[in-house]
Amino acid sequence: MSSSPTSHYSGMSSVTVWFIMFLLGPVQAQLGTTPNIKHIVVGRCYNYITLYPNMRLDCEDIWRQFEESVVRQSSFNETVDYHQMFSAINQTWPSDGFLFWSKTRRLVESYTSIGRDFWTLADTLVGYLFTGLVWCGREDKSGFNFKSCPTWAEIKHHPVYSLWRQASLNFAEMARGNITVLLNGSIRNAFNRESMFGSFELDALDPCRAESVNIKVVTDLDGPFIESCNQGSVVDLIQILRSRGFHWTCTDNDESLMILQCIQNPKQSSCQKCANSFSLRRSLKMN
Ligand code: AVW
Repeated sequence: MSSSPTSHYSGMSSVTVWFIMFLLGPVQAQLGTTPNIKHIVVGRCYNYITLYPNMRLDCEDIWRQFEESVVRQSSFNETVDYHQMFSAINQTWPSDGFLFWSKTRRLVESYTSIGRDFWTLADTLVGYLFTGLVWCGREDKSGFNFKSCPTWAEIKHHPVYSLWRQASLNFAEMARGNITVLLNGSIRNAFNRESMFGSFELDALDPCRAESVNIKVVTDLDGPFIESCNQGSVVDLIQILRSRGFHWTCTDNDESLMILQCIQNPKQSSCQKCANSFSLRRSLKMN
């Protein structure tokens, strides 16, 4: 029995509509301000105090400053100015171990979680409070918009982007000692002048405070192998560092980062090849 053109059409359209709803539904739900954002931020703030008991923080006040900044500037015509919230935070800074990254966030998260002595933006209070959260104000300035927020690409002055930009800038201004930069050698423009690292952090680094800037270019284990210390945009980064008087080093495929990737994904073919290598066996024994 053949279906009539009409029923065939309506069958197709309901599948299409279902598919579009499937695609849009979860996306729209995620685009609004993160539910319970206040409890999450204030809870994380108290947790941060347990990690760094020497920091004196008024978590409720930090939340108030944050909320006021977002709600006040909720028209998206201007950058949200978070400076009052930053002033309410007396961040303590380490003297070494600053780690910057671009397009390598997941790797950095596992790298720092295995106890490497690095300090990333996510270790500062602001990074810790807002990681993974989304927010925007309602246009009538009556509070947060929990229904939908624009994406970063849609508007110039996104409140989430503005916070990360300000936080990144502060972080880079405080960087000193040995500074590490982790770049993704499996993509073009591993060093991208449009990225947060390339457009704000790099310019804010001070050659007088930095002992050395140590670039690590890491590729996915099975490639593609697109950029390296002497190929592609990394060369431009080195040129900028040189011209600004930084001491620098550059390493391709740092061994511990390769091993870390193998531990996460031992089935990768390049991990099979080196599975018998001494260092991998040693590191697996340690875990
Ligand atoms: P990207 P970028 N939680 O991979 O060079 C959520 O293109 O642009 O690299 N978002 C975050 C977090 C976090 N914990 N940390 C940074 N972001 C934002 C900050 C970030 O601001 C670090 F210090 C950027 O817009 C890196 O050296 C985006 O996520 C540098 O900026 C990642 O974009 C990475 O920025």
